Amino acid sequence: VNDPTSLQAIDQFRQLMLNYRSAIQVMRTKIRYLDQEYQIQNGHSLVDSLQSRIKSPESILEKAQRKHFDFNLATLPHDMHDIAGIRVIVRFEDDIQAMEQRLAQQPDLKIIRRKDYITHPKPNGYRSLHLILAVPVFLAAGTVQVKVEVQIRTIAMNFWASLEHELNYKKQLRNQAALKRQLLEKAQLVHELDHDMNALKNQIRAAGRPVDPNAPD
Ligand code: 0O2
Repeated sequence: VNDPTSLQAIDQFRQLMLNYRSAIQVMRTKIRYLDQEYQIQNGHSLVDSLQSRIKSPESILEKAQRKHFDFNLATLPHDMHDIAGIRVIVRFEDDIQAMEQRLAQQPDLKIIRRKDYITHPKPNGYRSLHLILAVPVFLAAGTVQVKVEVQIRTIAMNFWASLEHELNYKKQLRNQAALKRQLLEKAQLVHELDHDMNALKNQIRAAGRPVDPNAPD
């Protein structure tokens, strides 16, 4: 405990986590604001709900082992992109693109990486859009760019992913292969539901628009 190098490391870790927490606050405020702006313009909201988390130290260590890199405080922000994570849950597939567009237009944000698991679902059926953003955090000593992973997905995709995450989390399960197969089947159902609900939403909104008297029958 009295080893000054380890005390220094603890302070360094605390500062790093503070940067991630601040970046999450910046992003939560930004997304809430973008949603309210969208509501004023469109009469309905874009965001159904927002979740955020900082990866726990245990989970950081576990992931470092899983991804086969040495845990090093100095290189951690470079090696791991999802220490700060925000999940934006929307209702319809179209809303995912609308949210991405709005984030891309923010002059202070930079999209460093984009993983489209919607166009290219994972073999287990996982679908979601992942963006790694560089978010500026203003400290007394200057500005740092902090990485935040933003996952954008529909309610249905989130419903599926939350159960699939449980399956992955519990390593030793009986009938694991059969359970994985069933989840993959349900991923297909979720995909069809998302597609149909998106189409239905477009029909409902078109039907609600005032009739143009000059439009041909
Ligand atoms: P947790 O417990 O959610 O924090 P990379 O080295 O960057 O290419 P990485 O970091 O796995 O690989 O990136 P990716 O694919 O963007 O995954 C990051 C996070 O997305 C995961 O974090 C999960 O939250 C989520 N995710 C990715 N794939 C799946 C999946 O198949 N099922 C579910 N349910 N979630 C997934 P963690 O650290 O793995 O987990």
